[in-house]
Amino acid sequence: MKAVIFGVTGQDGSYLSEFLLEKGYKVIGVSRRASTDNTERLKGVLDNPQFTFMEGDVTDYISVSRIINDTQPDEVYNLAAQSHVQTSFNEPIHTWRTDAEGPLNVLESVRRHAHNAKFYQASTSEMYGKTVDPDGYQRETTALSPQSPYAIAKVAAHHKVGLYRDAYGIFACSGILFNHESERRGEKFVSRKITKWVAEFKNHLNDGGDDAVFPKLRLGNLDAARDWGYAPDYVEAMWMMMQEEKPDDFVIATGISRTVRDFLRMAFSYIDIEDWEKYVVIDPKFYRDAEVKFLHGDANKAKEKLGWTPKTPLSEMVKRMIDADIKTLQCSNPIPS
Ligand code: NAP
Ligand code: G4F
Repeated sequence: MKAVIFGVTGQDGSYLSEFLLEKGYKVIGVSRRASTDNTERLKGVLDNPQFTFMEGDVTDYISVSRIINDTQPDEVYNLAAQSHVQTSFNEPIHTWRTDAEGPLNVLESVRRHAHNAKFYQASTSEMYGKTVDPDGYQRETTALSPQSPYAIAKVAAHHKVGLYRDAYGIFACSGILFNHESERRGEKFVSRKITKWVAEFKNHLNDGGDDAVFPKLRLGNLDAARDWGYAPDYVEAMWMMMQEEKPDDFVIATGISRTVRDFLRMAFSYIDIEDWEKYVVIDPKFYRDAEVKFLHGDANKAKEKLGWTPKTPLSEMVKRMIDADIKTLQCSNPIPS
């Protein structure tokens, strides 16, 4: 089996590459040109002879269609996106081009050059915006009410997936994934911002530093609630959807919603600090023009049809993220001999 992954250098792209190689796939990872090396997350796969890199940009139909035509894949995963919600308010047009037109370029390339290939689109819980079903969950049937340029672009792509499935007979599916984090999470997302700060603070204290002089952790809305899962568990769900006989859309979530405040409490508690409030400053800069206040996913359809359930509890994930950040700090600051 041969898979093409757009967005291979990202958090999910790196885990999905490892997962598919482990399953015996040939993986073609597509990445746009960068002025510096951005393959840090791909350390585990770069030397694998079954892994190939190709240069391409999802906003460029010519490069996307060339890749699909030349490689004739069995499965195509579109994970490429401008994925930061706050950034999308500053860069709405770039976000639209990447997150709405990008998937269209990939879908159209599949339709024209590899009609039998299966297509996966990275849809998102952000599409629900303010909508919550009366029982307090969001699921496949919940109405979409996007609240950001990012979510609006993702909703457009989500509908295109349905159209290519129904009108053109493409095996096209959307995974509506709720937030998922990991040791490889980008540093500007709130989970990693917290775990990295906590690791640096712990390091400072271990070196005998004074807690009063350490720069405070500056955050926005601590009351926002998210359904946080672990990225390696979630890439398995992507693959499971692609093994179905018929294409369909699935919510992937843990079913547990926690606030940013809860996440902070958990992270500080791991380094034995309970009075964490004194180290955190609320900075209006990190408040959003429009905020999605509450996300809480019902992944029962995925459980029943795919047999997928999340494996890693939030507390375990937080621990792994802090441990990894501490280890990275120790490697970058070796004790002089
Ligand atoms: P990520 O770490 O930000 O990775 C995004 C990837 O897209 C990177 O490899 C990036 O490449 C690539 N990319 C951006 N613009 C591109 C372009 N024009 N052409 C080709 N590649 C481009 O995101 P992630 O967390 O892995 O998420 C993967 C996907 O799932 C995204 O579509 C995201 O919107 C969606 N999603 C994520 C979550 C979550 O909680 N993580 C939840 C729901 C949905 P560079 O290295 O060049 O920047
Ligand atoms: O970590 P976040 O930036 O993730 P957000 O906005 O929920 O988006 C992530 O999950 C989506 C799935 O629901 C993906 F589609 C998307 O690509 C991305 O992966 O923010 C989480 C919450 C927000 O409510 C935000 O307002 O944390 C709040 N927050 C509070 N202080 C902060 C901060 N977020 C960030 N990034 N930085 C802060 O300082």
